[in-house]
Amino acid sequence: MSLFAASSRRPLVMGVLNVTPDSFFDGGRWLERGAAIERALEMVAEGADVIDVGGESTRPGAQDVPAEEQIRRVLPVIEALAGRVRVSIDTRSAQVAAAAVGAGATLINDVSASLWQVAADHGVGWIAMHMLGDPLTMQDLTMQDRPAYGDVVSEIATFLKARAEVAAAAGVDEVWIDPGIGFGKTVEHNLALLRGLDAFVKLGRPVLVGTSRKGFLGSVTARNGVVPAPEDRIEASVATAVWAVLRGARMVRVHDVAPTVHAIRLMEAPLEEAMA
Ligand code: HH2
Repeated sequence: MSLFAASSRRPLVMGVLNVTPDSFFDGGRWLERGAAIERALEMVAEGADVIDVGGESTRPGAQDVPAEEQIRRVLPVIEALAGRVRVSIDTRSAQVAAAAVGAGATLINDVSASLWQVAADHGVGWIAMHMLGDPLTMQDLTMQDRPAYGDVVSEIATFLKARAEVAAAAGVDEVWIDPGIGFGKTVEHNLALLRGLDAFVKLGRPVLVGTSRKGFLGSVTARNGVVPAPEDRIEASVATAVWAVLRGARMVRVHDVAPTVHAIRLMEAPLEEAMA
């Protein structure tokens, strides 16, 4: 019996490739086409199943990037990768999503959970992620604008269930759902979502989770008031990715493909034996 009880299939690993100057962790590293392609192929060699190409940072406080500029950044990279690995396009723009699909992307990673019609029109997959507000304001933790939910798990599950149903009715065959860790959530909200992943898995759609290097991991692992920088959050990233797949996530979105793949494989072997 597979350890990954919700599915007989191995969990997938999505490697992050931000072709941006300002992403919170890898911003500026892959702006040049050659470097981006090389990094993507490195992640494929490390075991990535999907490469998630983005031309706009959605970190807290980020400004919108015009569609033309996103397209200029991502298209040459997608064209070079398509056919060699599955490519997803990380965007909130219908124009960018359509251009990326034209260049060979087969999955739209949509942090706005609003682009299902583009996916339906082009016959590609769609990831619906939950975000409260928009990147510019979502993590405004002043008292009046603090992200607030009644029951964070059930509210977000209800939202994603409805979006997934609308997308399926519009003709999207492959619909993923993602609770949107860090997108308009406090540390406590993020932890509650990780604890409550089961509620998302139960909806019957494949679940994607992205914790990689995010701020809440810094808060949770802070010592003596010192919050580790994104560069120092690798163990926490791998640990939470493993947690997510054990709780039934079918894909994890990560910056560090090799250690994540290793951790998932290592954990699978002894536990499968114990369950045999
Ligand atoms: N997180 C980020 C971006 N896209 N997509 C999904 N589906 N789920 C996520 O959790 C998610 C996402 C933020 O991470 P990153 O791309 O590394 O940073 P930035 O937004 O600064 O480019």
